[in-house]
Order: sequence, then structure tokens, then C-alpha cells
Amino acid sequence: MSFQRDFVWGAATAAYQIEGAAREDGKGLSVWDMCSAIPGFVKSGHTGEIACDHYHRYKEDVRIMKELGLKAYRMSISWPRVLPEGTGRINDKGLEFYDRLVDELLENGIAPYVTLFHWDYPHELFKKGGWLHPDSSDWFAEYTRTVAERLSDRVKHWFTQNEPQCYLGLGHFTGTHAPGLKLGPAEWLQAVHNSLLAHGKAVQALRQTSKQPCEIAYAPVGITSYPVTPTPENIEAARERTFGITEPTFWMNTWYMDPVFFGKYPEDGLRMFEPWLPKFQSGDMDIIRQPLDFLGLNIYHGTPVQKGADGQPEVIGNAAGHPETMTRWTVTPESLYWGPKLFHERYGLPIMITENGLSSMDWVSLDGKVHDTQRIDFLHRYLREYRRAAADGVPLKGYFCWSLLDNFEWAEGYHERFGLVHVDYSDGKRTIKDSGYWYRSVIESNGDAL
Ligand code: GBH
Repeated sequence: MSFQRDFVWGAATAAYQIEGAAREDGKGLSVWDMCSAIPGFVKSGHTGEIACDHYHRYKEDVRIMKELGLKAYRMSISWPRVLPEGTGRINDKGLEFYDRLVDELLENGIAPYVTLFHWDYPHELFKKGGWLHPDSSDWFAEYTRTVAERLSDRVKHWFTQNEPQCYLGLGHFTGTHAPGLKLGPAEWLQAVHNSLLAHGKAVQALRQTSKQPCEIAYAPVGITSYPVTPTPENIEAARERTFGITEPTFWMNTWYMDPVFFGKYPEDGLRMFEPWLPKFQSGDMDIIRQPLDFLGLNIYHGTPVQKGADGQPEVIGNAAGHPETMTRWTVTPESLYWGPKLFHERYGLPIMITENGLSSMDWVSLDGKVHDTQRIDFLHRYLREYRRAAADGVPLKGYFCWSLLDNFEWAEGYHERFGLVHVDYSDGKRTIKDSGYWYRSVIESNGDAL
């Protein structure tokens, strides 16, 4: 038993990480444009000013996707490129770019999966209070409507937000990502609540505006604990740790997903955050809980756990000696079996892996190729585990590799290379890596070749 026949094989990117053209054709600035200009915010002073120059090279990039045999492409839209002030005035040139890109994809038989928000928040809205502003969810709904009016005759698959845990936790709590805020817990939880409302209103806006039936999903980080050995006790421990809030941290699943799927915050979280709970109106949860078509999950690694002597989940640490990637995430392919299985069990929806991949130091060899054997090894091992979940009956809709291209890795600048395609930042030259050709053969066999 393998992946379903219509399994969606793709690769993912995000606007700020690849587009460049940060000040072109009327684009407004985003919080990432502002923060990357602050000395020390991004390693080596790198910015997304030019990035992969995808804004000008999108045709070449679509040609590469076609060569890789991709069935789908997960891309994001830059909010301030469409609405330079975040709300109000529409920048038609910005919408024209996405028009051309979507057309180019469709002409090449590649389905666009569009993420509305992948972290590049309009700076003008940030100045008004950003995600803390009571109108912030309405601003997002307005932006969503604007995009849907223009693209929904051709785009059928949407994600509201990418990884709220990151842009809210890293962006508004630790301050290591844009907009660089270090809020206290009460304000931070208020921003989270507003972003959940924004998700709900965006789903409503899409359903109302879309010119054809469409599929809508959410793409949070799937923070996965898995059983170190699959005994019933350890599986229970993995489930408890994946869906429990036992310490005050922003690396949580249920606070971001239970409202979306169940219409309520989890009880343990409500106890944990009791002194700082957000203000909300009675109807909020009904807005947040909108029917979705599947659950997108970004999973790069997991944490092995067992049932401890006290009955509580116990983290094993890295006793197994898993290798670590450049980003210091352990190589734990089991996360792609257990993550989809556990999240499907809790939320009941089909699962789509919206990001998974490896960063490494890749270079163009003397033979003109990029021999990234470690990425092939990584993807191979993860995809086999993912296929095992399919064989066990977990409904899996697809898989998007992060990333199509080497790109701007946020606070790490260009030091991390996640691409199936190498980018030479001095001249923009693209070179398909060995992993790209390998992935093509996986797609051709619908995963049977793994
Ligand atoms: C994604 O972030 C981003 O969506 C993407 O833009 C980025 O380029 C890409 O991945 C590569 O970094 O299990 O508690 O230790 C991924 C960030 C990394 C967030 C792992 C959660 C582990 C939390 N994720 N992290 S925990």
C-alpha cells in the first residue's frame, strides 16, 4: 500500500524568502524589510532586498518546477505588495505579478497552493499596533478578500497562515524574528487570539468570495513527540506531550489548533495562562472555528518520549544519538509517521505535510552539479516513514518539500540552504541539486521507488 493516486507532490517557498524586488512596482514595506535593516538582527546583515530575484525570474523558476515534475507549488503572497498600507489602497502592479505567476504555473500543469500570510506583515499596520490592534483580524479579512477576488478563478487551494507559533512566539515574544517584539504574556496571548480570529475571518472571506469551490487549510507547526518504542504506554505519553500544555512556552499545538477545530482553548492551557488570558467577545470562538478541508503541518523533527516512572511523559533527549542538521534539529524520520497519525487522530481531518526538509552546506562542484547526498538521505528516510503512515490508513493528501530554492532563511540570512535547487546569490544562477533529480524520480513513481 502506497500513497493515494491523487497524492499531491510539491515544493514550498514564501514570498519574502525568494521574491526580492522589495521596493519595486509600488510594494509597501513589511516588518521583515524593516527588521533586516537593523544591524545585528539578521546574520551577516543579510536582507530579502534581492533574495532569489524570483520576482523577475519566476518564469525560469516555473520551468524548473516543471523539470522536477512537481504537481503543485506552495507559494505565499506578500500582503504589502498587494496592499502597501496593509488596508485600503490596492497596488494593482502587485496583484499583476501574482496573476502572471499563477497563469505560468497553470500553463505548466502545476497547481498553486497559496498561503495568504507567511510572516511579511505590512509595516504600516505594525505601526498602528499590528496583531494587538482590535481591527487586526478585519484587516486580514480585507486583504484575503482582495486576493481572492483576483485569483480565486484560478487558485483552488488556500492556506490562511503559516506557523503562527513562530511569527507570534519568535516575532512577538522572544523578539528574534520580525517585528522583534518582546511582549509580556498577556499582550502576547492577545496577539495570538487576534491572529486566530484573523484565520477564522479569512476562511469566511474565502468561502464568500471564491469564484469556484475551493479547499482551505491552516499550516501550523506540527510539534511532534513520538514514542521512543511503540508500546501502548509510550504512545500514550507521546500523545499527551504532543497535545498537552505542561509548561509556559509558545511551542504548543493545542492553543493554536483546538480553537480552530473544537472552538475552545484547551483546559490545561487555560489553567497555565490563567493570569494573562486574552479579552474576547462571546462570538469569537464561532468565528475561529470554521470548517476546513484538511490540516497542513510543517514537520521537520520530533522529540522521542516514553512513559516515565511517575506516569508522565518523559523526554528521552538525544540518547539515540540522532544526527543533527545545521539548524541543530535532530534527524528523526519517525516524526513523519507519528505526527500525521497523532494529529489526524485528534482533529479528524486529512493531513498534508506543508513543509519538511533539510538545510545543508551545498555548493556547485567542478562537474557543475550539486551533490547533496545528505538531503537525499534525509528525505528518503522521512518519506518512507510518511508512506508507512499512509499504509496504516492515515489519509494523507500530499507532501511539500521545503524548499524549492535555497533562500533567505529569516534571522539566519543566506547561511542555510534548504533548496532542491541551488542558488548562486552573486548572479542568481540556479542549479538543480542531485536531490532535485532524486525527488523527480520519487514523484514519477508516486513514492513506490522509496
Ligand atoms: C519553517 O520554520 C518556515 O515556515 C520557513 O519559512 C522556514 O524557512 C523553514 O521552516 C526552515 O526553517 O519542537 O518545540 O523544538 C520552521 C521553524 C523549526 C519551528 C523547529 C519549530 C521546533 C520547535 N520550526 N521548531 S520544538
